[in-house]
Amino acid sequence: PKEIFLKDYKMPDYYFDTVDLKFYLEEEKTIVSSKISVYPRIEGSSPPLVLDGQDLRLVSVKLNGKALKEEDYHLDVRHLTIPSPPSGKYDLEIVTEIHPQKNTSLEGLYKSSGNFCTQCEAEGFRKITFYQDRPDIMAKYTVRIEADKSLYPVLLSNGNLAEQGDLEDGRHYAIWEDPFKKPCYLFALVAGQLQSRDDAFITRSGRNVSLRIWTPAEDVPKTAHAMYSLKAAMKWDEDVFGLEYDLDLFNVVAVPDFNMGAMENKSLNIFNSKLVLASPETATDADYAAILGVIGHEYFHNWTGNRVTCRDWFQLSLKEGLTVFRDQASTRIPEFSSDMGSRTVKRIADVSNLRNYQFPQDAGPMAHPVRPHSYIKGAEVVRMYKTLLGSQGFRKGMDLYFKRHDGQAVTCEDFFSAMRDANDADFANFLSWYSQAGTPVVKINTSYNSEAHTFSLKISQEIPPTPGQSVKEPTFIPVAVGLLDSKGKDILLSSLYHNGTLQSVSNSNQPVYTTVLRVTKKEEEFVFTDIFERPVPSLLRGYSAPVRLESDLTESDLFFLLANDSDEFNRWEAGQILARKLMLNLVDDFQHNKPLVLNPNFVNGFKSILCDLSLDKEFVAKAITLPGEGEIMDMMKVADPDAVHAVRTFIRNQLASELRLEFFNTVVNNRSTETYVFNHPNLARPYLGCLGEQEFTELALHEYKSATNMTEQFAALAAIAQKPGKTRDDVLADFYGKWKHDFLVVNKWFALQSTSDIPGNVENVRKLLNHPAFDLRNPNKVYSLIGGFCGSPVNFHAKDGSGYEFLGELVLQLDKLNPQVASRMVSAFSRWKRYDESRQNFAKAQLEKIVSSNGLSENVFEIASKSLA
Ligand code: DPP
Ligand code: ZN
Repeated sequence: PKEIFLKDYKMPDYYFDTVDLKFYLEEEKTIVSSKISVYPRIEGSSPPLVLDGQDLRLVSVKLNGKALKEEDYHLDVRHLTIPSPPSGKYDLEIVTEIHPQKNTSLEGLYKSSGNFCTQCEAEGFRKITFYQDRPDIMAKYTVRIEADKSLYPVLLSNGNLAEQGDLEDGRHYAIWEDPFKKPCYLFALVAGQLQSRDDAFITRSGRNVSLRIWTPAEDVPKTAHAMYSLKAAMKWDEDVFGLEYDLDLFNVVAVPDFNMGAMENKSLNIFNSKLVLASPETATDADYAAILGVIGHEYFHNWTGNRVTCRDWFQLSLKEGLTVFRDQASTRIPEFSSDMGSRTVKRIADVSNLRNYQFPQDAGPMAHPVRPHSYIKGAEVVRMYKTLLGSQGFRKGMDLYFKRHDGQAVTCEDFFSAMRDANDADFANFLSWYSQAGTPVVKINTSYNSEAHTFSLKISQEIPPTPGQSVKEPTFIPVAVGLLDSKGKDILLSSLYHNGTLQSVSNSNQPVYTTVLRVTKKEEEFVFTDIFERPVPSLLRGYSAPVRLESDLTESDLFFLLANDSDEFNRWEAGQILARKLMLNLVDDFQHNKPLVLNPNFVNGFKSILCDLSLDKEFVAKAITLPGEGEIMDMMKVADPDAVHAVRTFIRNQLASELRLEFFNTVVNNRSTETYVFNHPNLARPYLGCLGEQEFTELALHEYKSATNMTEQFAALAAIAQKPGKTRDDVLADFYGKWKHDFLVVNKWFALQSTSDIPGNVENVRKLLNHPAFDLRNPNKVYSLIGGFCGSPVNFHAKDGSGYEFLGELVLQLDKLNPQVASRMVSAFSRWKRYDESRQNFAKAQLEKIVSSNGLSENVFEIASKSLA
């Protein structure tokens, strides 16, 4: 298949006005009848009409009610073409036959646990009927669903229920009408045995919206948190952006088999069950937080994605970057979480996510710009608009964006223009964020002039080459900066020299302690004036741009920031920079067979955070978490998983034993109170597992047995599971016995074992493939067991190649069932060139075996072949 580029975008020759779909759902097959009203974009023109279709059996085609003869159309494996359609407007009626029961790809119409459901983004609609399957085709849909009433009592689609009734032979039907035009990727259908939790939300203009969350009957009690999250999201969008829901009904359906997290289909969101169902006994804090975020995310798409959609899939970040930004912002507000400190904690979590998933990709063969499909970096780009414009300016830009583009399919440039025009802003070379791949490296060198009382920042930027883009232009990087005096207090900023001109730092009467430097060139200098002592700079506050920062801050500067910075994010960051340096130095020692010794300053820094009762507990939990092994490997010339793992384990064990009392007390003092509140911090439990002593095993066992919620129970289980042996085996077996009826909890049990770093774990994972609870057709189980295994540096990257061999086999098996899931798994190989020669050879052999195997899907081929290139 030929790669498609943004520059190849062509406007469609035809538009569709209305679409009438009829579904006849049966056990053997489903018949889909689709009546589309077609009109040419250019009046009077009649080029061939080309429709997309995949895995469809064409039953009939009619044009204005008359059956087309075989010579009047052309059918190939991917298209239905009508070479000479009439000019002007006409109706096209197409009947197809599909087999949802056999559809293991989980794209298009498929069955999950006995119920019918759909997933159409990005190109699943073409597996339902022949259509111009592209987001710039926006039409009004009417959907009639007909099915057996006892097997499928609930029939749902987008929009409003217009009619329903009983038919002969125990069948029934429902007709749904969506008054809003939409692209076909937002179409959805659900039919099955489901029950709903019902609630209502009254919008600020008085619309009474019925809210329904659908699941199998026994799970309805577990939807309370999802409903809370939905109502909170609806309120937030009104308060912050003035955006109201636009229909009288909003449905959410939870299904156990789903390729991704969730999908924002107009008024009928479909969710992976794990992002809807929660109870304190079965879900952890992390699950609660994920549900809050994703329910919000899909709801927010109603405006950013659905009312204003993407012109083509190269614009994906237009809706995803913006919507991720919105869900991040909404879950950072205090109402959602325990206290104020959690604003920073959420930012830390979002930035860690960016570093762990996006930056490695940016540096590998799969590097691509924000456009087309970088969600998390796209969100950072949206965040930079806000940093540059302020909340009010950003809101003005959003208002103009909706005013200009409601009901349209648009591009990232349209968003940029709305932000710029609403504020009359100068965004310099900001647009290059969308087109240049790779993570910019920003270097900052500072100097203090004690005579002139000036403090200078020399800033340079460089974006490393990525496949297909060897030369990069400088981009527009907002660098938020504050300066600390020797007491650790913020210095009042008055003015600075930039490009030889003196600028005032503020333009109002408010005192300014943080200013945003507009860095646009390869090299430039900013000089603060009226600085009366040598300051310690706090750079890139709040992580104001998604870059890698290298600065000349010394170790003592960093310890000073860790203790004093008013910017909490940078306090955490200072600790992380110190930890990264420490870990890299120890890795070097390990590789040279030198004994490992932990710097006592580091232990003391840790201790002071752990014992500082004034700190937010969640913040403490983040601050005592060492950078991940992946992050450290990323900073090495040749990634050495064994050395990094040994060092991280060494530091953890060392900290655990030197601070044993502190950790012990923290665990005991942080047991949750009677009633469960989510976001109760985990703190020190992970460290307990590092201690071999009996006393601590007993404490963990006690925690496990007496836990009243899954967060605590699972944390204790994880601590116990760190050490191979009988206790571990017994407790794992006990946990499975307790929870085998709950597939979401069983997935956690799979993940805990697959990610384990106990030696030779590949064998254990292979055994678990045959466990009765495992099923290769269920994406969540695959992600838990196989995806989890690939996330374990020591076992996946085992020296003998056994981890790679395992993944190679599994990718080929999965590809036959579900190419999307298989392609996600194969991407674990994509950075194989980062490792030593012997590992490279093992990984390469697996990739070569994969690309040369017969009948490989396009999804897997694309990733495997790009990885090899
Ligand atoms: N559009 C979907 C979402 O936003 C893709 N996973 O969740
Ligand atoms: Zn999304």
